[in-house]
Amino acid sequence: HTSHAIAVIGNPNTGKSTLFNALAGMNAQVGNYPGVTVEKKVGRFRFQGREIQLIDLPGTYSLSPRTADEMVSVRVLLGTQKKAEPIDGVICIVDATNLDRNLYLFSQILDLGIPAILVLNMWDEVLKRDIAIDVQELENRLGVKVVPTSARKGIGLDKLKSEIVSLVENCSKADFIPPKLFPDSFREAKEQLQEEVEKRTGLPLPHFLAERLLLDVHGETEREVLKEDQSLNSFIANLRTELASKDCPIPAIEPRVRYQWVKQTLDGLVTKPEQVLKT
Ligand code: GDP
Ligand code: K
Repeated sequence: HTSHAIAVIGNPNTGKSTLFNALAGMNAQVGNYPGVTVEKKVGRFRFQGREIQLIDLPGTYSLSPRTADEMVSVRVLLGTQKKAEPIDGVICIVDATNLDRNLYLFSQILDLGIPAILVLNMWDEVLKRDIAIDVQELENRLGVKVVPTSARKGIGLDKLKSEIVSLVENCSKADFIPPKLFPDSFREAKEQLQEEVEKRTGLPLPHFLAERLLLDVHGETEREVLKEDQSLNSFIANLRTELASKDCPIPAIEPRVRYQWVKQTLDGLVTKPEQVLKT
């Protein structure tokens, strides 16, 4: 198709709105998703002969999804949201001066298994504060493109547009396999749940939703999977009990493995000047 859609997500205060406006703000349309008071903002830009639609998602710390905002975000990203165009990929905006906090959300984005770009915004602050970030090595470790930007100063925007065009032209979901974050016991339980749901409903249960269900941090969409099915509910409860006995407490395991992953991913990649002074 001629037009491609890219979702834009990020923690609050990462400069997501500023970036959205810098990329596509002139033609933005604002509306609502049906049935909820979640703002729907869509903008577009043309670059290298391609038309890209940007779908701005509400700022969020995680995709748990307990709030209406997070539920809409998860649905847009999974392609199940009403009145939302199917997306071809997602860009995740982070505050580059706060990577250790901001990468939590990105680890969940990776679990969605959709084409993604990580945007290191506030790059002007990184330079100003003499923070050193090994962007190339971060790309290697994440397996995604990492683009430094300053939305406020207009730095890196053409590079980002160009990477978005490459993403829609060259990437498919098959290129974005979720990292192995959870212990084997959890992954096995998750696969059992996916098989069980598919057996009962005839529909595949996406990896991310299966995780949400097993962790018991899910919204209406996933509750629909459960409906009134008591035996499926007890099937899941049994899986959780088994996991808890294997040192995999629900839902505490999620922040545990994600923060561990963030720590490993950033290990040795970020040097702040005060750390240099200390040594
Ligand atoms: P959002 O909550 O993620 O949408 O963030 P906003 O776009 O509202 O920006 C939050 C604040 O960060 C505002 O004061 C912006 O002017 C500022 N900001 C946005 N982008 C940048 C940037 O690249 N560098 C710097 N230094 N500030 C920025
Ligand atoms: K509405």
